[in-house]
Amino acid sequence: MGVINVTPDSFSDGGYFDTTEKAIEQARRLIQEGADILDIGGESTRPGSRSVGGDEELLRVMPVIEFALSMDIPVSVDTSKPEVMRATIDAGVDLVNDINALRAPGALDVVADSAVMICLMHMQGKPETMQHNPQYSDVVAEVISFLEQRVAAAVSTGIERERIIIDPGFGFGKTFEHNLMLLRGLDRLVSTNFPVLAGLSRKSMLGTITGNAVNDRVHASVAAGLLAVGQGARIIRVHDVKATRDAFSVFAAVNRIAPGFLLHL
Ligand code: HH2
Repeated sequence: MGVINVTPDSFSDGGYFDTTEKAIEQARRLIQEGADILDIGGESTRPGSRSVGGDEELLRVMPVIEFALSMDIPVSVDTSKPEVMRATIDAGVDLVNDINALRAPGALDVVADSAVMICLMHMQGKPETMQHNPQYSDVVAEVISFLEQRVAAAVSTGIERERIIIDPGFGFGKTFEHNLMLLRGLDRLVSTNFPVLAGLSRKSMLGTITGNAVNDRVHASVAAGLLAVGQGARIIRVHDVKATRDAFSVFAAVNRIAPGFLLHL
């Protein structure tokens, strides 16, 4: 899954693709590099970020989504707002990627009333404050329990289980140690039998490990993505598609993994 942030302030690529033209150029590049899905977002969720209104978010993402749909690639919209979900579902997106796991009022109903896939992600707290002293007694168990509750809410609103993907939400209300424990324990999420999405690309835990700045974390991101796939993750959300794709091809050949192992929408 290749990331396109149509935002001025995203943590790794903020401002690079903040015009429709630049975002479309990036979409073309990621498709050429072998992305299976494009994830298009119009609001940064970096720690401390401020939210934008639904109208502004739609103005940012809609032209890029329309372009991506015209290229016949599966399209995901990275949003927590029901009005953005509704409009982009009407436009034809295949997946709603919600870091808030459909907790906004009305979000469950919008997705239930459609046929799209939904990614439910774990987050402790809210982006503005989530990195202020996050606490868990058993981070893996608590993340799974939260996701099970959100799956139950989704299913009881009429969203079929087959449409659900889960994500531990690396970096969303987690310390460095919590993130490491989640990556080590990712197989426990995989054993819930929902496809697991992992978003590790360029994240601060990789900066802590390597000492590298955000624009110098490609190699660390590829390593982390491979570790996640090795534990059974089926979608890897990345900024650097070619590097990830090449590494995964080697991994898949050695481990005799069929091309369909990664989830294709
Ligand atoms: N991470 C980010 C955004 N969306 N969605 C899922 N499902 N999983 C993630 O780990 C995830 C996500 C944060 O990364 P990025 O989009 O690069 O930055 P920003 O939120 O600043 O736009």
